[in-house]
Amino acid sequence: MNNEPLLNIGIKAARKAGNFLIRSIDKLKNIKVLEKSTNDFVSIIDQETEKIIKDVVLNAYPEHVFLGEEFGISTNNSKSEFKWIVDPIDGTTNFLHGISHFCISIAVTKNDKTVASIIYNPYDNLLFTSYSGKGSYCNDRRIRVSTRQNLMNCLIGTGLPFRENDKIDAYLETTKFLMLNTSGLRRSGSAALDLADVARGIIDGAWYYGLKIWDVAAGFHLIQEAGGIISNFEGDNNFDQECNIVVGNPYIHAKLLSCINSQKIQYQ
Ligand code: 2AM
Ligand code: CA
Repeated sequence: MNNEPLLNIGIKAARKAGNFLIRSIDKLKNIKVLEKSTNDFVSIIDQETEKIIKDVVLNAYPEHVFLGEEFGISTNNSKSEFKWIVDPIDGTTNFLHGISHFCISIAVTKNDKTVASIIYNPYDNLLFTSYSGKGSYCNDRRIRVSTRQNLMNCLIGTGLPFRENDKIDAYLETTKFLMLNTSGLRRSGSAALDLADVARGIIDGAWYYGLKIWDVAAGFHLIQEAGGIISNFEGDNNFDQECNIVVGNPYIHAKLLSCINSQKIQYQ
């Protein structure tokens, strides 16, 4: 794995960005001003982090296309087949409140297919990587999705809806069913880390609606390379502006998808 140049550059960028985020936590603690200023400070950190990642990537690969949550797409007029899809902080609200559960999420695509991904939680020093055909790793140890088949023994991740409020009733129907038919639900505040946790088998599946491609691109690849399944609510892999996602080990993915599609209130 470590002799893959794309991964090496991604890891270098993620670690540099992670160090910056850890240093920023102390400054965040010292801000004793209005809430608005705290939020402004966080958005500046989001932007600075994206710049750090972009600098490392474009220094190594000036011709590559770069898509980040904060600044959007920068093509440098390039027709490169490579694109980097980056979320500089996934779990921003956790970060803002001093909860250590946040990460940097980086996917590298070639002709729109992900070939490498990096998710880095700098606080817990957890580095997740995957490379097409070579599997997924957490701190250099191979990871795989769980083998649980019985929903009743499973932990399922999700995020509470924060927009598209018209879908809340459908979301609550799924939630109710899973509260009654699993060993528990988890709401961690970072979609990317939930996907990494599905890839390493410590949770068995997850569903979310209304995410963006930078929240999910890296985690999808980690899950697929770890033997899991990813899809939208229709069961296919077409994702556009809004990503409604179902992921899990093969058994649990199928069960979650069937639960979503057989419920009375549909997400539309
Ligand atoms: P973010 O931290 O990059 O914003 C939390 O449920 C998940 O949803 C996180 O991955 C978070 O990504 C994403 N999300 C996007 N917009 C959000 C918002 N306005 N409030 C809370 N979470 C949001
Ligand atoms: Ca995000």
